[in-house]
Amino acid sequence: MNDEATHRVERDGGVVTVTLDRPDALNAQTRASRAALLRDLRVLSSDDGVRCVVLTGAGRAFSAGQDLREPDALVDVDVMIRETYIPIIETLVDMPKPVVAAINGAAAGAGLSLALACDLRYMADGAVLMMAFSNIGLVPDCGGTWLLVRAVGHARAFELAASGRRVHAPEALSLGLVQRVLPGDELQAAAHATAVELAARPTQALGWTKRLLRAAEQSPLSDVMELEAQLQASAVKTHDHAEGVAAFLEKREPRFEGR
Ligand code: T3D
Repeated sequence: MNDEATHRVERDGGVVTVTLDRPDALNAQTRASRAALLRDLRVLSSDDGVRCVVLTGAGRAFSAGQDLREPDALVDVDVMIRETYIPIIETLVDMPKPVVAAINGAAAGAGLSLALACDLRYMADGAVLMMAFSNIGLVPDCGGTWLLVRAVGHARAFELAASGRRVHAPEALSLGLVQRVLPGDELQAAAHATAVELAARPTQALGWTKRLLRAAEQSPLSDVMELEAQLQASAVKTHDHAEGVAAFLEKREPRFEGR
């Protein structure tokens, strides 16, 4: 799936783990690595057999963001952001199935944006999060502002962006930036176990739930309730709704198929 070998894609039933794999560069992103990642994320998004995705990093970092050693990284930076970073973030946010970030190490700059675009974040106790942009005189990009302000509110988002400081795991947990902190050697198993549980849930309904929650962050109540009604009209027609009701009435566990 990945000619450039800058990430790995591994499948275990309905769970797919995508591992950013430039460990010597702290999984920093290049144009080529982003193009490959985008291509594979789009494949996973449209594959109905994939029911949950885990995003993580190889080695000691999740991702250090833009590779600051990449030649010509700043040439036509707005075009580069539009063509690679933005569609990656949109593909993660819009993916019609859950995405779990397993933050194994530093997530900085655009690397933090990648993690924030996921639905759940599990973090190793030794990892750090960094809105690194201001440290090098840049503004946050790749949805960093939109995602962070929704996670922690304006004042905290501003403080984290303005300081560019390291946020360690206990603080990240207390801020709600991550949902669980685990010992480093337990992180991947915990993220995978959660992914397996999520993959056994009614995937279509979860995808529509993601869409509703994002709409709820930015639309008036009346608009969101109308969208809820429309998506519920689709949900009641699914196999998983029929199965869920049947399982409830028969007092057994449901066997959701994601359709
Ligand atoms: O610029 C554009 O194209 C616009 C788009 C911007 C999007 C962005 O993501 S901007 C933000 C870019 N990222 C950063 O500024 C993060 C810079 N890195 C760090 O702050 C720290 O390295 C980390 C917090 C990620 C990890 O810290 P630590 O103490 O564990 O490691 P270290 O010693 O700082 O780094 C280890 C090596 O990785 C070091 O190289 P060396 O000295 O061993 O040869 C360091 O230079 C290198 N490295 C770290 N981050 C990057 C990097 N090399 C290239 N690009 C990086 N982003």
